[in-house]
Amino acid sequence: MKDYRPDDFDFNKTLGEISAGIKKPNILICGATGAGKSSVVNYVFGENLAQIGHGVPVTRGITRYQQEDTGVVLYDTEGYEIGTEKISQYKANVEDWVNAFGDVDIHVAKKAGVTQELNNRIHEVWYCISAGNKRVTDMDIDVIQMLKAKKLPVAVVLTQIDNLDAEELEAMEAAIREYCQVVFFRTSASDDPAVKAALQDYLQWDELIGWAIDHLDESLREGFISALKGNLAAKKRLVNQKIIPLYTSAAAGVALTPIPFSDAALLVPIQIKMSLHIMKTYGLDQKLSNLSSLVGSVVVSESGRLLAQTLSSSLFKLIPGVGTAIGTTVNTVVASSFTAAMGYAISQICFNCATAVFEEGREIEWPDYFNGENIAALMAEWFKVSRHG
Ligand SMILES: Nc1nc2c(ncn2[C@@H]2O[C@H](COP(=O)(O)OP(=O)(O)O)[C@@H](O)[C@H]2O)c(=O)[nH]1
Ligand SMILES: [Mg+2]
Repeated sequence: MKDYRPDDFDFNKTLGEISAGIKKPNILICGATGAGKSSVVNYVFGENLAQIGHGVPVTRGITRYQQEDTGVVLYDTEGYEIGTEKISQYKANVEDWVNAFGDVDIHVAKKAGVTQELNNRIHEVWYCISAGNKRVTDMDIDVIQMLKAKKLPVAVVLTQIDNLDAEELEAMEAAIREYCQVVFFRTSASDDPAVKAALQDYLQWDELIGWAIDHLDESLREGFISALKGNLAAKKRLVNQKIIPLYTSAAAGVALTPIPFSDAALLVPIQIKMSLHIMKTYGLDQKLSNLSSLVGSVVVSESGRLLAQTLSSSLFKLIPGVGTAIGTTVNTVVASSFTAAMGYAISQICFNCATAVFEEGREIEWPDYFNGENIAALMAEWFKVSRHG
């Protein structure tokens, strides 16, 4: 077997290719000044995306937040102060801006076979109304109706619910139902553990994110999910159901070529790219300063070693379909199964790392997670499960 050297692989170029392949939804964030727009954005996407100084003013009162390696583009409206004359400007501003973006109805466009235009529009609106204000203003109602008339998916994010009691909350919800007639989600960006515990039956962050994903075209969901902070279950689903299969197909394609399959050099670059893609989806690419050397040393060496071992050992017999296939079919079955198993292993390891780092706030030693032993054990587990289940 020919050795594969990590030096042959351009990690930065590959990460750039992965980012370039991800389509980004445009999300419009509306609401009065102080409604909690920035806090919602930080809570859902992390503090990094919309840091002061990262935004570009695109028109009066609207700032775009966009980063090369983040899968969403946010348009944050400056809002208005309740009771000031800026209120009348706000609706006109937002309306002009949305019009300029183009109002291609997603369903009409799809029927007409138009796909490229889908990128060039606002995809959904998160309209923030502060529960702390204890009222829904005429302006909120007006702007929401205007956006709905443009067939944009609009959700009200009812913010700062820690600022009122259950009865007041009930009254706010009734007002939104009656006057706005859009779906709404209760939130609080407070990170006080006592507040969080007290509100746990009320908070609907997960529901908001579920709504946001459901209302995006399939082609835009990866960008959105990869941009989320936390939400590891959604990330895992995306990785296992959408991302890994891209690479197993690529691996099967490579194995069809009449080059001896035992040349792992053909398969390894696909697996490294897949691993980087998985790490990126879990948000680990920003955490790993020495990402390339880690992937280089572990995935490259393990992939080569395990593939050799697989081809000559008991693991090989576990690959579904191998016993019945012949010739190049063996190659494609082995190549795609092996890649799927590797993807599963990396996904599980990333999930565990992300849980430790993002949800438990722990400092971890990466090699405790990304090591040959873990990868081999998880791959063997995948082979067994897919053979029997
Ligand atoms: N108690 C409480 N305060 C919040 C919450 N969300 C935001 N705030 C505070 O409300 C103020 C306005 O929030 P900000 O996100 O800047 O609003 P924006 O002007 O709409 O972007 C800030 O002082 C926040 O700290 C929340 O959920 N609970
Ligand atoms: Mg703000």
